[in-house]
Amino acid sequence: MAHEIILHNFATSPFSEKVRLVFGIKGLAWRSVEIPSMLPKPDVIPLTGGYRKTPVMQIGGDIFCDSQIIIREIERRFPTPSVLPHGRGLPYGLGFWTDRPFFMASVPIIFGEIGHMVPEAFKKDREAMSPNGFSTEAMKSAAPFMRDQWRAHAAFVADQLEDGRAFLQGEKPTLADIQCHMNLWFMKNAVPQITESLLKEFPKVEAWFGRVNTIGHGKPTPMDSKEALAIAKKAAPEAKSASDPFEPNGRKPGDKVKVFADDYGRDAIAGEIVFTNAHEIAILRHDPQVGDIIVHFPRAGFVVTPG
Ligand SMILES: N[C@@H](CCC(=O)N[C@@H](CS)C(=O)NCC(=O)O)C(=O)O
Repeated sequence: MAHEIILHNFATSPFSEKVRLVFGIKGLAWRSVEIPSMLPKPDVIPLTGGYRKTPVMQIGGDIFCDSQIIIREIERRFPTPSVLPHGRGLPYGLGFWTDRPFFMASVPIIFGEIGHMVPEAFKKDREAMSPNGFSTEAMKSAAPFMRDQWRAHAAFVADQLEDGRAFLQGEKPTLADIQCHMNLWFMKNAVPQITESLLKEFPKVEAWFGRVNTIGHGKPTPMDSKEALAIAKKAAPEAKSASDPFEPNGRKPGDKVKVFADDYGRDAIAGEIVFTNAHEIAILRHDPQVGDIIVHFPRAGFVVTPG
């Protein structure tokens, strides 16, 4: 029997919301493990080898870190209906805009506003994972300028909808909608009044946002984190070794490497290469708790060093 899809996520996580909407478009059944939004994450780290961000997807003994590679793997395993009906490349590239500059405009607007209500432990956690720190005071000062930026990002979406189309690439939702929806969803949940005022000039964005929300999340059922660990322990990872003649640094299966994100949450994960290609690197690691595990990362946005 094929292994179930397990998403390690938490309800308010915007990057998890992307993946949940992909499940929605595809009508997939999946298991939802609720994970903490800050360290410690004792039932996540044995799976990832140190990657601490959210979400993480597990299929048996294969672990997928970062929404980019998670969505790519879901599309590979469950191609119909596709979230990329108009070409398979650029909607992923769009994620680099939504996940980085658009997201980095949203964060100070949100935490500049609600920073005083956020627990100290959360601030310390984010401080430790962010190269530029996490000062709610600094974010408060930056917020006015970030609102200007945020408005411009929202206007990119508004302009695309100007001709009256229902979704960004036409009459059906695609990954482009899911990418662009994320920051609006994040802002609307955290600071609804500010978001409403920023979107007032873009009624078509409001209407589109409502349509994307109706996609839903497919069919989730909860799973306990210990059950997910037991599944990983029992399962043999499925990824197969393959060489990559175009690997720019000549890395090959069996090489020991470290992989880490190049933005924030840069903890390095060590393992042996199973395969690489332009989009993905899969590394094998042995964990005392769950045995052999293959951890998959995107290439774009990640650094691979000899390890
Ligand atoms: N590039 C990552 C970013 C993920 C991310 O930043 N997630 C936030 C929560 S939505 C996070 O990890 N926060 C810290 C945590 O959950 O421990 C992705 O696309 O999955």
